[in-house]
Amino acid sequence: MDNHDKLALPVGTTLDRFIMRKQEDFPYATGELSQLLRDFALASKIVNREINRSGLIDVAGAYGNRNVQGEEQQKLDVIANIRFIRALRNGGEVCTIISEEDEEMIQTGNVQGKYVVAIDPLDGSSNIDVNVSIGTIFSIYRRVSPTGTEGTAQDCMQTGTHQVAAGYVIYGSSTMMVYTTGNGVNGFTYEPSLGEFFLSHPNIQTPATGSVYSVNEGTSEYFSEGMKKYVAHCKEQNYSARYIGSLVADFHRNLLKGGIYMYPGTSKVPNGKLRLMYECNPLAFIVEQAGGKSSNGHRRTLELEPTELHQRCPVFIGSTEMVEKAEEFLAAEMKTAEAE
Ligand code: P6P
Repeated sequence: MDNHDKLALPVGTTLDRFIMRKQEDFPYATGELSQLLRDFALASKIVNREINRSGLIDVAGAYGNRNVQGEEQQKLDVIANIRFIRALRNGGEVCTIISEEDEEMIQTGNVQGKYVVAIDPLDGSSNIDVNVSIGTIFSIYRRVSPTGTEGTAQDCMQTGTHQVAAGYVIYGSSTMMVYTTGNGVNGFTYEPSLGEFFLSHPNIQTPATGSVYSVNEGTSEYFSEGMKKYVAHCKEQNYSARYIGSLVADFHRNLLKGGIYMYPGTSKVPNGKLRLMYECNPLAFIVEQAGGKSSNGHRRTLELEPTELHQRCPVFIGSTEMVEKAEEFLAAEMKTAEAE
């Protein structure tokens, strides 16, 4: 590289260009999924700006203002919900959305839309006030009902293996979008001065093992015996305990460095806290595409049968060898229980 080139290093591949190039890999692609991914990127740029201002404006409770749409602005997780729903509605590709912020399915009015979306608009939002990283998590499915009609619950409750794409945005020391369409996982870092996401983490592969375990040990008295034994095993291995209390932040660190995140079922919350459709399934798709594993402790997350829009499920997700070791301890407990 001569001195001239050094003066102006290439800025890298933008998310838009990457999406278009990947679309070329699918000769029959008609561009709707590409447009949908761009809609997510647009909304995340807007949400990123509002999160970054959160130290300057009151985000607890209602602002008491009304925005140009006449919507009463409330705390950021509701604002993020509004932003993503509006972007998906205006983009035209999505007929129906399920969101952590809405009990019922959201019909966008795009009855010709081929896709449905499951989204957690702003996970970990309780961390905003203390400046801890938070995130958006999303899943994209092709609708199974005929176009020209509103989306149905059947469209929204497909097993995770039917996802056509999944991703997350982490609003942290830098803002990144990480997603898969089933051909590997790629990460894009946001450059606010240019308003663009640039490819920064091509073809992410998660380490087969690691030395970090993430679980809220404050609830360990309610853990099953198998879970208690696995956590004891982690300590015997001198693993580091890292639990931020923000799923996307814990997941992202473990994805890049190796590790396991666990939100197990306990005697207090038998199905755990996290939601299958818009937290566990999208992250499970991503981690499998990166060479990792995700289960409920016994069964592959992506094969769990949805029965409710907002159903919860236990999750063990991250480096394959660590998830499999946790499953061994849980299986041993089940064998003991069956023998008794
Ligand atoms: P706990 C945030 O509310 C969240 O959904 C995840 O982001 C996070 O990992 C988890 O809950 C923390 O839950 O029960 O350990 O406080």
